[in-house]
Amino acid sequence: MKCFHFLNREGKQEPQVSKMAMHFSSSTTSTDQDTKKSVSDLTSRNVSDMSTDSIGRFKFSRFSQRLNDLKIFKIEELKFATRNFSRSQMLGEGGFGCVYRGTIKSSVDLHANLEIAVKKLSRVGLQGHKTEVNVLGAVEHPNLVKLVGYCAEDDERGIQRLLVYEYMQNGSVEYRLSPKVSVPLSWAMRLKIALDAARGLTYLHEGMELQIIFRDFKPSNILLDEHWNAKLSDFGLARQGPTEGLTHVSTAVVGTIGYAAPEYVQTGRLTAKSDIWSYGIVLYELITGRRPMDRNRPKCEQNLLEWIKPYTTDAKKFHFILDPRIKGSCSVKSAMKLAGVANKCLNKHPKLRPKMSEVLQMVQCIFDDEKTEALQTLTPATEEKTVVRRKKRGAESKMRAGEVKMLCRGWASKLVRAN
Ligand code: ACK
Repeated sequence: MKCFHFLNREGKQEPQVSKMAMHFSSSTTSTDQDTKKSVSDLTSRNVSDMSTDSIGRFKFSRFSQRLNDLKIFKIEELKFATRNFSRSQMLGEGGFGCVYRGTIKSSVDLHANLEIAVKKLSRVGLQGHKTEVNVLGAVEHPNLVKLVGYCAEDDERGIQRLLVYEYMQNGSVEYRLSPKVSVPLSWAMRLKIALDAARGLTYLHEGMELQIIFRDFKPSNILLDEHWNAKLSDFGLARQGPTEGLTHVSTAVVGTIGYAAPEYVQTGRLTAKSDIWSYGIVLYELITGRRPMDRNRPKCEQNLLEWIKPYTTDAKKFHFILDPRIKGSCSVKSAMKLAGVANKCLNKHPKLRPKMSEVLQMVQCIFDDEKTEALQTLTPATEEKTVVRRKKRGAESKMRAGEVKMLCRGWASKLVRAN
């Protein structure tokens, strides 16, 4: 999905910039400056806020401590880690540049290797480097991707700006929802992703004295680690939220078409409620497996929000919009509940959208209900019956029952781990 900001950030495999995007980049008179301002705003305010009051000073010491934890890499180290940015090491191309897989020596245990992902910022992505180092370097949460360090060096080929992250083994949610993967994300996994992402956003919006608006929440910016924990990544467009007494921040309109809140797109007034809208869109992507705008579908199905409208609140029709890849295994009741949360997030009036901690609570309830139902299938009575049946059916069916039990166990432990 195309981003529409002065950087002309491009998502992979996306169609041409729409007229709307062109309109925004040309109608914003000082987009470059605005965005630069937003980056320096965030940085300078961190410092000035923090030097004027005691809470601020506390924040500053905490923030600066974390920034100091970041490793500053030499370009040669990263060349070595990624085999000279070899194509074989390339994970893909994001909006701000190419991402490579690499290996470095762990700073904790010098005998151990640490897998990393190195984002080599393209010329258009340079501005995002500063924002990302300032934001991601200052925050710490299990549902935000960890920034290991960065490189800001100039060599014979010009300015080199790189970001080094923890390696996320299972790629992005965008990739996992795409038809490219043979094993689709189960409903349980989708709920877990919704929950993890809600935790990450709640932390950014409400977990610190300084509010951070993510501004580019979408499946390609949600990554999955080896345990399938979801973490938000790509903070190049993040911005500090309005300070006390202010209702919004005025910015150049940046983000990704299909995910940005309508009022933000129309006015440039940014609040945390813009992220809530994007979160609602992503919930519908998890439910339907479809993208917010898909020109390869029949005209009446291209716009996700338009297409789902007649089905979302009708229990008899809801199954029409469920991702066909999980239809049989997904609880329609649970999916409908999640759609209910999405509808709240997608309220046209930003003030009527819930705040992120409320969204988190609702998603947590749906997740817990699902967990309870899964565990109920393993009551002693059910197990007893299974044993009797197993004996009757012989060895082959015995194996199948075992598999079912293991699946239930896997489901339960995955869910428990998330709490
Ligand atoms: O969708 P993917 O598999 O996940 O392909 C894209 C690609 O790089 C361009 O953004 C992948 N990617 C980005 N950051 C990381 C990371 N920290 N660990 C692993 N893969 C990453 C992303």
